[in-house]
This record gives sequence, structure tokens and C-alpha cells, in this order.
Amino acid sequence: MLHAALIGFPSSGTSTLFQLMTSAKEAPRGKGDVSIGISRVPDPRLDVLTAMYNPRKRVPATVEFTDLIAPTRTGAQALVDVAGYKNADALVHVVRAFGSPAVPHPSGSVDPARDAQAMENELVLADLAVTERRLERLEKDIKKIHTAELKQERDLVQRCRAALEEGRPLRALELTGDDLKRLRGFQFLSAKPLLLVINLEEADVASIGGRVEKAAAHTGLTSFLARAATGAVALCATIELEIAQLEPAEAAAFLADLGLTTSGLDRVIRATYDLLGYISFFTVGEDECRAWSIARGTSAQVAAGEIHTDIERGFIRAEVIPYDALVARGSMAACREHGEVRLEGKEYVVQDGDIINFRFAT
Ligand SMILES: Nc1nc2c(ncn2[C@@H]2O[C@H](COP(=O)(O)OP(=O)(O)OP(=O)(O)O)[C@@H](O)[C@H]2O)c(=O)[nH]1
Ligand SMILES: [Mg+2]
Repeated sequence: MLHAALIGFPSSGTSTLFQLMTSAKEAPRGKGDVSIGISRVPDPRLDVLTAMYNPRKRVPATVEFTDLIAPTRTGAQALVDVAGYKNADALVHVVRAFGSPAVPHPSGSVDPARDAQAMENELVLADLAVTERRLERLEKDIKKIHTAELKQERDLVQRCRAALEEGRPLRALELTGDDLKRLRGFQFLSAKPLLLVINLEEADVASIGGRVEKAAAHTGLTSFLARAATGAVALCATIELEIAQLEPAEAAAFLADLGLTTSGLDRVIRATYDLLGYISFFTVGEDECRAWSIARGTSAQVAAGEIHTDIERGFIRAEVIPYDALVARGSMAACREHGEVRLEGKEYVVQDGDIINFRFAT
């Protein structure tokens, strides 16, 4: 399951967004603790498949969101030791762009670009400390044993340190697959893809809607949009939360009034998927219709492991039919008749919308 960690400076709406994403009844409050919540990935294709199969169970893909409850925290520094953050696939930085005199900004003014850059700097500093500790250790080890692996790691960590010293996040580095494998254990915060959630002022929603470029221009964040492995969404967390509590028809009308076609939850999840290059495949049947998420480029065998390690291990082949073909024919049987169900081997690269039946030996 994809895991996204919410971060933000105090009073920027992080917990409000958490509440929105996870349908939590109340915003997490307290001190020095982590809230974990699950978000169901909206996918109209799963609704269509469910209507077709009328299964006992409909299981959407899920994303796990983590929110840090620590009003005294200072940005990234507080995240360094929190396991839930280190393991995150992506960071979601809630950037305050709303004024609200009732909830003063701790820095005394609202300045989204300042906050976005300050958070970036904190992530970079936290990682810099990790590289320095690791290099010290590596130098000692290399004195004792000269392995090529240790030296390669040292070169790589030195490269990382050099970038960090220039204030560049590691997500901006071009790294090979081997590099990424070597770095995985460090769980560098600045290496994680970053989604900026521009938390707009209520009054700006009508004119901006969900248009990210417009929101970025309005809030001084334009230059951030072009950065490596960075995405952005514009919304007003408090309005979205109100909308989320309405009946679906009312919610749709409210969104339309604001010039929005999809909810904030939808847009945050979609943007996170796009940022990480995630796609969905489906398994269908009378028992269960289910959506699964995997990284783009994942092979059929590895995708099978998402369901169960036994299926990955015993993988024989995958019966695959694209979503559009199934919907066009109306049933799996009709697809079979027309020879549209393909048999694919373990190296087959799963495509977004594939409906897959895995054949495996136990
Ligand atoms: N006007 C306005 N207020 C908001 C918005 N988002 C959040 N708030 C308010 O700002 C206050 C802080 O929101 P939280 O979601 O708790 O912010 P946080 O970043 O989690 O704050 P801490 O964890 O306490 O540092 C609450 O009173 C929210 O209702 C927004 O989009 N507009
Ligand atoms: Mg909070």
C-alpha cells in the first residue's frame, strides 16, 4: 500500500487535510504522536466493474496517510526520528496560503514560498546530518576493509552530501537503480517525491478553483512547480471538509459552484499517484472486485505479489484483459469468445486498467 506522510508548519491545515483524506471524525490533536489513517482511492472504473459483477465485496485501492501530532514541532526536524515518516513513499507538504486572523501564522505572516522553501531546507539539513554520520562510519570501515562496495557507497554518499550542502534536495539528483538501492536504507527525507498542497483562503477558491498554476502564481509558488519529483494541488482544506460531509448530490453541486469537477480528496490522491507513477490493476469475480496499486513498469509476477506472496512465488501466467475491452464486450465470456483475453508471462509489464486473473501453483 502506498504511504504518504503529511507535513507542515504549525497551523497550516495539516490535520484538517488528514481529516479530509481519511474521513476521520475529528482532526488529530495532542502531542508527540502519530495518527495513521486510510484513504480509499476513488476510481470510477471499479464502480463499473462492481455493477458488472455484483460481487459480495468491493475493495478499492488504499493510501495510508500519516499526520504528526506535535504542536511544538519545527518542521522536518521533528520528523527525523518518526518511523512512520521515514518509511513514507511520498511527503505531502501542506503550505498555508490562508490568512485567518483567528488562527495566526506562527511566523507572523502568510508567505507560502517562504514556508515551502523553509521546509525544503529542513529536509535537506536532516539528510545532511545523516550523510555526515554515514561518511564518518564508512571512512572507518574502509580503513579496515577495502571492498569495492564500501567505496561505491562512499562515493555515492559524498555525492549526496555535496548536493545537500548546496541546498539541493536528493530528489533532484539523477540516480541509477543501483544508487537507489544503496540509498534505500537511509530513507532520506529530501529524496522522497514531494506533493505541495496549497491550502487556499476560502475567498480565493471561487476565482482559482483547482487550477494549480493559477494558485501557484497567486501564492508565489510558481518556481516550485518545475522542481524535480514535485507535484502540487490547490484546495481549501476547510471548505473541502465541509463538502465531504454533504450528501453526494449536494457535494457535486457545491463543487460545481466553485468551478471544481472533483473533490480535494480525489485531486490529492490523483496527484500523489501521478507523482509516484502509480497505476491500478483490477481483479474481478462474484466474490470480490478489487483495485490494486503498483508502480508503473511493474511486472506481472511482482504485481501478483501485491495480492499474495504465494501467488508471486507460484506464478504460472496472467490472464489479462484491458478494462476498455471488458466494458465494450460486457463480460469476460464475450471477451474470451473474441479471443481478447491474453495470456501473459511473468515479465509482462502491467498496464493501467488491466483486469488480471493470476494462474499460480501452490
Ligand atoms: N480559514 C482557514 N482555516 C483553516 C484552513 N485549513 C485549516 N484551517 C484552520 O487552521 C487551524 C489549524 O488547522 P489544523 O488542520 O489543525 O492545522 P495543523 O497544521 O495540523 O496545525 P498543528 O498540528 O496544530 O500545528 C484550524 O482552526 C483549522 O480550522 C483553511 O483552508 N482556511
Ligand atoms: Mg496538526
